[in-house]
Amino acid sequence: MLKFYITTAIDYVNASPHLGHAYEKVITDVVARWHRAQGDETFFLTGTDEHGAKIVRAADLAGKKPEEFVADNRKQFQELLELLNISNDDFIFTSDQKRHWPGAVKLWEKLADAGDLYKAKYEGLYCVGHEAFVTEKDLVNGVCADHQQKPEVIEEENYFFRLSKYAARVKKAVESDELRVLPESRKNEVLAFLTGNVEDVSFSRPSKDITWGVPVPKDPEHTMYVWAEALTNYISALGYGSADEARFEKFWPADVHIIGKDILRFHAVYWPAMLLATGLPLPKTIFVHGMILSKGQKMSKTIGNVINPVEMISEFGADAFRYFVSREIPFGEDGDFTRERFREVYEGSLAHGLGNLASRTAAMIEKYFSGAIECPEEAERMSVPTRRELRKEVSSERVSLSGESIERYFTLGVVRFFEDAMASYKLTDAISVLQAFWTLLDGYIQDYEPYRLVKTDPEKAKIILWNVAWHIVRSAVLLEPFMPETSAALLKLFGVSRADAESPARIVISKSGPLFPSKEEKK
Ligand code: ME8
Repeated sequence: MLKFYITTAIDYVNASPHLGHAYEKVITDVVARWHRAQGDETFFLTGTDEHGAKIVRAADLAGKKPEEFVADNRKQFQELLELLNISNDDFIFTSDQKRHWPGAVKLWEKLADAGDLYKAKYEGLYCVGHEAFVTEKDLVNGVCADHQQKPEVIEEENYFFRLSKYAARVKKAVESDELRVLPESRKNEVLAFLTGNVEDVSFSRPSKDITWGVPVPKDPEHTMYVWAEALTNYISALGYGSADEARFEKFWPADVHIIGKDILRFHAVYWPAMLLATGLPLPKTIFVHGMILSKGQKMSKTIGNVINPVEMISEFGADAFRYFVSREIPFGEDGDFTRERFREVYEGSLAHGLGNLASRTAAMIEKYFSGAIECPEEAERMSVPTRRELRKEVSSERVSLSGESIERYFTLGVVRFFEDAMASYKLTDAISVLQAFWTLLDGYIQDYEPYRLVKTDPEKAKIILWNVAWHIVRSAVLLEPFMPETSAALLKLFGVSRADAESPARIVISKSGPLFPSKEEKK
């Protein structure tokens, strides 16, 4: 059995979770569920990043102690995971002194032992929004373009990490795909950075300024820089630095870290350098997703285009949200999220598309065949071919299946394409092929009109309905990573278990409400 270790970034808890956080959890969950379905021993980690200046300030503003503030906010992130049906196996938070700190301390000590930490005076700029040291060239009109904040001028003694010493080795690892950075454009971005002059980085802050964090071992005058310890969550959660490192031994290195493009450098440069310095294996892949925008702009409170994920999920359900972000935000690129488009997709592709296809098919089986049909002979099933092609933009050019039976269409076209897409992190393509297949099934019904045919050739009408219903069931199995609840509801509607989906003996309709109810239907 293969092991598969997958992580999300850990979210800052300075404010409530936003759409970007929800997005990253969903796509990571899709990949994790897919690997579980393939039989891989999967470990899926997520969590929260709870140290740093940004959080201390937010706590101050809220009039709370940091520990109280982070605990309250963490709850909201955990509730979001529940609401989204995220199948994480673990949750780590960095203020956890029992689980996270020993790993952070151990890694720090290893860096120190390797001679890769040294004390020096730091003079420069710090952007609290980024929790990062910035330079003049990162600023526009003297302020950080991302946070519209003036960076702070800092002059202090810090520990520095010899990043410069590892730049060439990290570059080689990225170039050779020993550390795969996907998509290609992000790999190029990392390589461009590593080709320039890579400087050492400050890895601590004076504890007189920042007490909220992990103290530097043997030097409590200093607190670890938030990124220096946050990255360690990927191994501290596995028990690195604890009395029992069995899980770490088993699951490390990560098969994939899923992160957003704004934190690429930390993951594809700092983190591998830290691992190289301590002699630990590098993660195998870093998949970098894009940003969710609203009407082409970054979501921000000032612009007033912020969408609360909890509100959307409560109104439309987790699966509709999961479908929307997988299908509408091209994986690896920025994408737009608006309420209008969401409603359009919900009503179009989901309620009128998949929902309608399933309920019409079930209703015809109920009406014409008392709700139950037996599996026809293979020759019969094959005798009613589809007259349509899968929509071009998603159909694989390798297979031309015009005039094929639905089941050959499904195995040779849909399944193959879907599996290839999932294996290469093309989630948007994978869900799109299912969508195209449902459209094809709709067309199959339109072409053969089983509701008319039932009067003249009921046997043929039954075969057609079997082919459609069975293939809704088969596609529901593939759909599970994307829409777990809908997948289960479809199997239930047609009375087929997951284990039997490839060769059910019969289909028996069970009554149910609409899969994607309208506002009125919900009432
Ligand atoms: O960066 N669209 O935390 P974070 C899509 N604590 N993804 C977005 C997004 C958007 N609009 N905004 C943010 C941190 N993200 C650190 C990570 S990991 C050791 C430490 C993504 O709460 C972002 O790219 O600012 C990141 O992957 C994740 O959400 C958490 O962002």
